[in-house]
Amino acid sequence: MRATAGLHLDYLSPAEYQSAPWGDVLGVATFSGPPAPSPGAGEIPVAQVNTPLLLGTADVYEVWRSGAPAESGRRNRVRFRRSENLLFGCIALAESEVAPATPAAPSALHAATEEAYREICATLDALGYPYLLRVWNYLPDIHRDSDGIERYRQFNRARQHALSACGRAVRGNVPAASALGAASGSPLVVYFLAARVAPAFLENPRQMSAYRYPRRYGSHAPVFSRATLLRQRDALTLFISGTASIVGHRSIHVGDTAAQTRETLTNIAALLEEANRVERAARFSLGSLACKVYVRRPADLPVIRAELAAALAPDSRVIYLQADICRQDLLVEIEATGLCALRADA
Ligand code: 3EB
Repeated sequence: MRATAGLHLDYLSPAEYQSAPWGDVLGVATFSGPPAPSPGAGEIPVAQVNTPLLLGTADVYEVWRSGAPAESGRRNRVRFRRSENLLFGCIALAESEVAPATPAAPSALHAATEEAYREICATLDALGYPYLLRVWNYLPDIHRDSDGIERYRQFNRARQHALSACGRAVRGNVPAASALGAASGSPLVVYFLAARVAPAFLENPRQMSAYRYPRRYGSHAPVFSRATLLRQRDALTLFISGTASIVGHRSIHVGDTAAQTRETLTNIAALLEEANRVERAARFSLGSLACKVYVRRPADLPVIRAELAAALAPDSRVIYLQADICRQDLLVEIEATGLCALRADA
């Protein structure tokens, strides 16, 4: 058993997951279909994300554990599980299930996104976990246009509307996030972690805050912080948003997968430095992260893997998924989670 009571992330094979204790599991994400039946299965919220694992990489579950007793529930379409301090939740909405387009919600994706975010906020308000730490968003056909507007831009508009309507910030104190393309035909899937206490909200000195991006990237800016930092009694957790080869607000190294990967790692290193500056007790380093790598073109996997091998510790936890990244010129995106004990534990 673990000695600390803090939040933990594990990437487990299905067999490891089946034999692991589940009482303190808050939630799970899978990437290639529903999870195999396992003890406690009915209790655990599972976000079924449709971003396939890359060929040659073994099936994996992303497992979030609280280290504390947990309780499950459901509110409308949000499934959740919570400990005293933390809540994991997920919602999946097919665009065909939501009300048809209206002037206020001009596409089915807009309607689905607004509904998902309104349900998430209502759940957090009702249960008293007001602070979103981290949100993962997966939408099918992220680059397709409908009504002349790219779907990622429709998503951004709807996310911003819904958060405003729920009385939440749309810049500054906003959660860390990822937003990726899922396979065609998938529902919109959103999963999240929230807390009773506020995290620190971090920006990257090398990048413009995403919520201040100029309008050339869309009429409504993406609402996310570059990272959030949660302080619990005996550990710090750093949630690093999806990070790509963007400096300022521009995509750089267009067409060069290796250089994009190195720039992304430089951006992540800058965020780690920022976290260590803001929280003096923190000692985050590249070697201690769990990374989720989104690869646009499966054939780029060896190049990306080689860059990560050169930069990360040999035992780093890394998983590779195929996904479209929200700008067409980006070939790779990396999100990461860091854990740092605050004092030596027995
Ligand atoms: C970027 O830096 C790349 O829309 O929630 C990264 C993380 C990106 C989150 C989001 C988008 C989002 O702008 C894209």
